Amino acid sequence: MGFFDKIKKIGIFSAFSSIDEEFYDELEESLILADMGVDPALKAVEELRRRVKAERLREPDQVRVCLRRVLCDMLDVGSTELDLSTCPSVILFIGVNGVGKTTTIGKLGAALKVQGKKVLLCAGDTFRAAAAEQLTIWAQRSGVDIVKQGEGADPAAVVYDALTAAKARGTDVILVDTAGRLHNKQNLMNELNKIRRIVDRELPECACETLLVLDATTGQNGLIQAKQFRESAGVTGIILTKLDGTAKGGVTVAIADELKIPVKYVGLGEGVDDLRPFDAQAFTEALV
Ligand SMILES: Nc1nc2c(ncn2[C@@H]2O[C@H](COP(=O)(O)OP(=O)(O)OP(=O)(O)O)[C@@H](O)[C@H]2O)c(=O)[nH]1
Ligand SMILES: [Mg+2]
Repeated sequence: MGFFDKIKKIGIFSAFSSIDEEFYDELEESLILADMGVDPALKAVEELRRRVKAERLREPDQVRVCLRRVLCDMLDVGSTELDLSTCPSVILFIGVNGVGKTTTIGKLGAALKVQGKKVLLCAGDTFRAAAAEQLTIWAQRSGVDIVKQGEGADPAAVVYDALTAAKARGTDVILVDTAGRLHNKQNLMNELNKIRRIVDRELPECACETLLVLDATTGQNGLIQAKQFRESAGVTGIILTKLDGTAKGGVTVAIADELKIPVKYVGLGEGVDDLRPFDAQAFTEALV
C-alpha cells in the first residue's frame, strides 16, 4: 500500500466510457465535493478540456492521466524542499489550535535525526505546561534535544535560549513549536513577529522557514485561516495534517492554487512515520 492510499479518490472515470459534456459536468461536481473549492475546480476542468482538445484525447484512461498532470501543475507553486542550507537553520511552526503542530515537529524531528541531522526542539508554546511535556515526550522518543522553560515564560525568551544552545552545540536544525493561535488575535500575531525578530537578530544569515500547519479536515475553512496567516506571518510552506481522516484530498490543490504557497509535508496519522515530504505526482496518482 502506498503512502497516499489513505486519501479518498475521485473515481468518476470508471462510470464513463466516452468523454462528453456530462463527463465534464460530473467531474466538476466531484472535484468540488472533494473539497477543491469552486474556483480551482472550474479552473482544473477548463484546463483539462483545453488539453484534451489540443492533444485529441478520447479514451477515459488518457483523460485520467491528463487530469493528473493538470492537478500536478496546479500543485507546483514553489519548492517543496525545506531550506536547511545553513547550520543551524530554523523552522517555525505556526497555526490555529489543535491542527497538529507539536505532533508534526515530533515526526519531523525523528525523520531529520534519521537523516543524520543534529536536531533541537524548542518548546515555544509556553501557554500550557502540557505543551512542553508533549514536546518532551517526542524529544525522548526520537532521541533529540529540547530547550524549554516554565509555563507562562516569554516564548521569544525560549527561542533565544534555543538559538544560543544551538550555536554552542553545533545544531543543524532548530524546530520551534508555538502555541495555537487565531489569526485575528493581534497580540498573538505580534508574538510571532517578536520570535522572528529574535531569530533575525541572533542568526542574521540563517535559513528560516515559517511553516503553517493546517488541518485538512477543516477543508475550505483552513484556507481562510491560511490567507490571514500568510498576510501577517510570512508563511514559506504549508504542512497539511490529518489527510488520513475524513479529509478530502482536493483541499491540497485548493491550498496550493489559492495561496500560491507550496505544500511541503503531509500528515496521514498520529504515528512517528506518518509524515511525508509532499510528492505531487504520487499524490495526484492516488487522488485520481
Ligand atoms: N489522524 C491524524 N491525527 C493527527 C495528525 N497530526 C496530528 N494529529 C492529532 O491531532 C491532535 C492535535 O495535535 P497537536 O500536535 O497537539 O496539535 P497542535 O497544533 O500542537 O495543538 P495546540 O498546541 O493545542 O495548538 C493530536 O491528537 C494528534 O495526535 C495526522 O496527520 N493525522
Ligand atoms: Mg501544540
